[in-house]
Amino acid sequence: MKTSTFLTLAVAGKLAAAHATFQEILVNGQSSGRTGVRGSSNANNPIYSTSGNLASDMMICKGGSKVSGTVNVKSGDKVTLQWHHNDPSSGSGDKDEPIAQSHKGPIIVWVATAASEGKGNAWVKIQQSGLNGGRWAVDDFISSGGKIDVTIPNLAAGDYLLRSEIIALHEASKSGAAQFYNGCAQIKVTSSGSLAIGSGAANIQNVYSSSDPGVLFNIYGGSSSYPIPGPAVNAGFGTSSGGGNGGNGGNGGGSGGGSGGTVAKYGQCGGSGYSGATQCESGSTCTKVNDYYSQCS
Ligand SMILES: [Cu+2]
Repeated sequence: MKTSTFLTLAVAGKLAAAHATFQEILVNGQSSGRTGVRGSSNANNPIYSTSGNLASDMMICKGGSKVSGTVNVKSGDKVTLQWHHNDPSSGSGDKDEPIAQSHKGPIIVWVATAASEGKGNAWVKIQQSGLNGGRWAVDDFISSGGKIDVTIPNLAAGDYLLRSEIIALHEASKSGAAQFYNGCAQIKVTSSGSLAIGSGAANIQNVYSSSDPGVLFNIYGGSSSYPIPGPAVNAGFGTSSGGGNGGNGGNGGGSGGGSGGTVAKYGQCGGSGYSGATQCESGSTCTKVNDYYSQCS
């Protein structure tokens, strides 16, 4: 009995040591240190892909609360989101830095207004990478030492949350066993762009389901392609009415463009409280997932 308890703890400890957290923001290669980095409320542990977890507040900035700083960026800037295995970085000799080799899967980057605090139809996916030529996004992430590079879109001026996300699929052939990691950077866009977040943006608390083909997925089956879950890149952007008034522009663009437009494959097309577009792009149909979420698939 004692031995089996000890072994269980040892195995759990080993698994827990193999994860990752978001820790540092760089703009065009210049580090801002931990300024603007929201911490995680469960250290480097994953969010396992049960339906309850995928609808939880952990999906918003890993449960971390607002911090006082923001990092200034302009559209076109290259922002690097630096992750590490341990918090703080455990440095050289750590074979699981920045994440264990086993943790293969996609990497996705989202943006929301800071005012939304990530709640509701707040998130536009701006970048994603899955499986390309046999190489996973996480393989590239490991080679780069835990860096996720993203180019700031032509956003209206204002405060935003930039959320990078890793889905580790090494156990994802079992339902509820994909590991979700995410972390938010608090950024202030100082340039005056034309993109605003419309009401057709995704709700990160219902955008994934534990049975999505990209969440319940066997990486050992020799697949040459992988369906990245969630909406299309840039789905949910509307047009700002002007650089100076990004907030109002967002509302206008969202309800006008949203309900009249079409939804990309894997985007939301219905559900309780949803007011965006309901017409799926050609080749996909709107399918009810649950009372709160229907998806073009
Ligand atoms: Cu892990």
